Amino acid sequence: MPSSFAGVTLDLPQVMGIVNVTPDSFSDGGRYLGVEAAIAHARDLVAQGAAIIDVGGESTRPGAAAVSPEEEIARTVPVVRALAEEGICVSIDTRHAAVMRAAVEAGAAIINDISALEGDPDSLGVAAGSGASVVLMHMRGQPADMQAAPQYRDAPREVHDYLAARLEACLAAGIPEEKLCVDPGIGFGKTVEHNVQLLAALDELHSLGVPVLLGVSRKSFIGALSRQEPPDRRVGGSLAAALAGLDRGVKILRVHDVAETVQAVAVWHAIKISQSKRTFTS
Ligand code: 7PJ
Repeated sequence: MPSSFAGVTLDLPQVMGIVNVTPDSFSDGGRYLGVEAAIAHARDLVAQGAAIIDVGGESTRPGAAAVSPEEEIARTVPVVRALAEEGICVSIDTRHAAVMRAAVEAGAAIINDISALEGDPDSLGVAAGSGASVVLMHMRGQPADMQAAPQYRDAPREVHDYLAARLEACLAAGIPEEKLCVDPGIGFGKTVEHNVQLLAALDELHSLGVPVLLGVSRKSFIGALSRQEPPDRRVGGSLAAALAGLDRGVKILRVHDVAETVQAVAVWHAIKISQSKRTFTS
């Protein structure tokens, strides 16, 4: 298993901070409108301990207005360029090959695609030619309809097998294994029960041989399992799910609440290190 991804060490779990450059992002409520605000927010997340900043310009919330790739580029590329120039490891969250190309040219080190490079026929080739690292995420259906009635025989098994096939496609296209990472896609075409099953079985993804990234931050399954809290009041559940992920070998956490998550990771990691040093004698 590689001990780094896109130049970021994975000797301990790392936090990827979410920066949405969209007017309708469900969690940020449009607070970080505009390029300057997004850059300022990203700098803040880095100061809080984020190792990677994930920049997105398209909301994938069901019912969100469609954004053209041109609009996505106009929103994200200035943010990517400014952050990359400051030496920040930047990820571009997109399903569009044109956006991937423009973002990597502007300095993005990682392509984070919720469609695992299947959403656009040019994505696999652009990603391979770009030299960037890639996050392959599992999604069942498309954002507009994915929550209709998702069905699985065995969700963890099917997600594993899909990601294995996408890894094969990437390797065949010439992307080196050390540039690949997988993500079960919590909330993307899954019921609450499927999400919980996937979280419980995250360790099964390690046989794929690449780092696992997990995105649970403020997602709706948390409210569904608890008291229907709105997104900005789901930090407790987000941390609980993140820590369950760390216990199952997750290496990167994609989150909104960076300071809280960095603190949780530090405490979890200290316990883990102590455990590895201890030998119990009776
Ligand atoms: C994810 C993502 C995720 C990866 C979004 C949200 C919805 N990329 N992009 N994994 N989620 N890799 O943040 O709630 O879970 S957008």
